[in-house]
Amino acid sequence: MRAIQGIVSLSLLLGTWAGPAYPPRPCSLLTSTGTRNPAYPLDVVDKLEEATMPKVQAWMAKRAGKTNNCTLENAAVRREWSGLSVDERKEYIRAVLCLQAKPPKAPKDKVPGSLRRFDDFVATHMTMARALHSSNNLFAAHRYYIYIYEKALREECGYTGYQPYMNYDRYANDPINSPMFDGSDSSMGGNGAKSDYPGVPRPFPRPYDKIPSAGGGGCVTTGPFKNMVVSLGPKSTIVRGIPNNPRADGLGSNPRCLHRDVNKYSAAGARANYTYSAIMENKDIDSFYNRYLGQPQLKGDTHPWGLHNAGHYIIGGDPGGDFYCSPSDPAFYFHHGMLDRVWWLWQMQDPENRVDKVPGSGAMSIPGMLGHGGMKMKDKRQDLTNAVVDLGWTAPSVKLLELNEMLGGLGGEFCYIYV
Ligand SMILES: *[C@@H]1O[C@H](CO)[C@@H](O)[C@H](O)[C@H]1NC(C)=O
Ligand SMILES: *[C@@H]1O[C@H](CO)[C@@H](O)[C@H](O)[C@H]1NC(C)=O
Ligand SMILES: [Cu+2]
Repeated sequence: MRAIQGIVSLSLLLGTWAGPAYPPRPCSLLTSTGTRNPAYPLDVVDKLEEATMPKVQAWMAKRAGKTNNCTLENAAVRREWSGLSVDERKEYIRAVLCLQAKPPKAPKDKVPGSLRRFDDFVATHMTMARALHSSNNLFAAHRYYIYIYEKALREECGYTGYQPYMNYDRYANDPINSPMFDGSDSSMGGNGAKSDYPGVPRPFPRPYDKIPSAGGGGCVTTGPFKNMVVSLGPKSTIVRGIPNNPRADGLGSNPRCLHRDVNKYSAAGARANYTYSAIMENKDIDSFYNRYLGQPQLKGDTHPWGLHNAGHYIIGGDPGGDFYCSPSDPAFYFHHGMLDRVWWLWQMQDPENRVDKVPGSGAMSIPGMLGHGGMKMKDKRQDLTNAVVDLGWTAPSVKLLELNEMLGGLGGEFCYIYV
């Protein structure tokens, strides 16, 4: 074990970056598939991740073969976008475009606006929004949600890699010119055109009570998603010039371009120091959950939105900044991937005591914010033994408590690691 750890850390530190080809089924941290792009120095959370690996290994060793066969050696590797070679990025993009071209499976009578398979996932997020975002579910249900999306990319569109994530900190200074959003054909699309997008004029704690527009908000005109058709919603976004959905529930067909405000102000609230302190300074699940949502505001915090909101509004506007339809921007999955990574890192600081914990304080109170939606969440600490996560027509219902373990959850179906 110690030898393995040595090799892992060394290759990560040296950043022996994969370069070209993607092996058909990358499974081992001991191969080049687990490396980072040396152009980006490790941030404090990357370093924490490396320092946490011995704990992960000890935890895995203890559980080896008991309930499933997931090991660090056969785990899938979800990498940071910049850690994929350009060809690998293009392979991912091709798979998303494929999902955006396949016919939907959601029932036409219930979701007339789901025009493509990709939209089925958006519709699931919209119709299950309440359940997906209750405090009991937010972490685990989104973990499952990303997993089934990744599965669809692989099984329905032949993608051979895994869902990448976006390490906000790498791009926080200049997200518009990052590999995520620079508009090149290996990016997730460019910024939206200049528009009168007003930013997020919500009642954030003063004096930083709004996330200002970063100058975009109009149609994305560069990169692989410039011709993308967004159909569902909007539902909670108020952006002038976006036609209302023909249905009150937002599930009607409302074809329009992908709008986006790639927002560096929002990104500043999701820098590595925020992530690091959220992980390290919150010992119990409810404190961690509240910090993740930016509550209560830290003294003197200039970007007090919490990781979840700050990450979401990096892709503000329609649909990325819409509580219900946010997954209609394909960058959504990168953001929630990062959040999943952060939850895992929090769990792994003390796996014995943290892996099975579920947030239950329900401190979702700021109205109108993403993940808050003006709803009063009232989950109390309760018996969750039989609680179920239902993702409608995108996946079978599963037990909530089976989703907590990233390396081995769902009877071993979950078996992946972030690098
Ligand atoms: C692990 O894999 C072995 C060999 O394929 C199999 O016999 C065993 O049932 C598996 N164990 C679990 C818990 O899935
Ligand atoms: C993170 O760093 C920024 C810039 O130095 C600072 O303004 C902010 O308060 C820090 N946040 C946390 C949570 O430490
Ligand atoms: Cu969300």
